[in-house]
Amino acid sequence: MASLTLAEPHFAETVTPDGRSSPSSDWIYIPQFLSHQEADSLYAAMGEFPWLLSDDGKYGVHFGKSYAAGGKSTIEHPIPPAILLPVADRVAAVAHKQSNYIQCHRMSPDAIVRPHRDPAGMIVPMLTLGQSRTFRVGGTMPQAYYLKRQSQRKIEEHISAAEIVMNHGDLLIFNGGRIIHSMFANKDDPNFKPNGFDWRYSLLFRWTTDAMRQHGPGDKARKAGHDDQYKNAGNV
Ligand SMILES: O=C(O)CCC(=O)C(=O)O
Repeated sequence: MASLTLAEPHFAETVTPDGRSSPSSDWIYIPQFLSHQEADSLYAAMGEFPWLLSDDGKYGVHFGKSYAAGGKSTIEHPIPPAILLPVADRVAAVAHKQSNYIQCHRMSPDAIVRPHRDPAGMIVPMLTLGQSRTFRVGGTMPQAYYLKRQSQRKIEEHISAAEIVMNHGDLLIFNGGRIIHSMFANKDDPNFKPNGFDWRYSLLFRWTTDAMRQHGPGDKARKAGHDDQYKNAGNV
């Protein structure tokens, strides 16, 4: 890992390898969180993960305490592969939150992320490997979109506050509950670069509460105590 000293409080700065910082925001971008060699090894290991095609050219694999719309996801693997454990520890040290769920995605060229926010208060560290793609964060989407399913939302209707080109080994830590995020397909992304790789992988290091596990993300989980459970557990 590049030797970076993160200032407190977290979410105060975008940290760059030369130590310069930009104004406060709800995300921290850490380029080259993994060295090139570490990222190459992890990329190679992920080729062997038990991928399942989920939707629109997106493959997924879920390690640990997963969550999905109605509760836990249908297929999860209780123990993460050994190669992920030291990475999860290093991510926890900078995000100040442990993970009990590592959600992995493998994106084919057409795979997109439609605008959405993640569960309330959730800190989402996202590590990317392989192809470079632009991740769009913050800003706004039409008010009516909050009542629409994610699958019905258009990426271009998300007016993002920042566009972060996520390269091989980069980490982005964002406040998922506050930050809308989205991503275009390769052909619509001027910053897309294959970098000699077949895939763009992402690993999301999440903390799933018992309430989310039972009810999925959303109001039911919040009524069942999600906010307190999240605030009081897994802190580093
Ligand atoms: O894997 C990605 O690139 C983003 C996934 C995402 O936005 C999410 O799972 O909430």
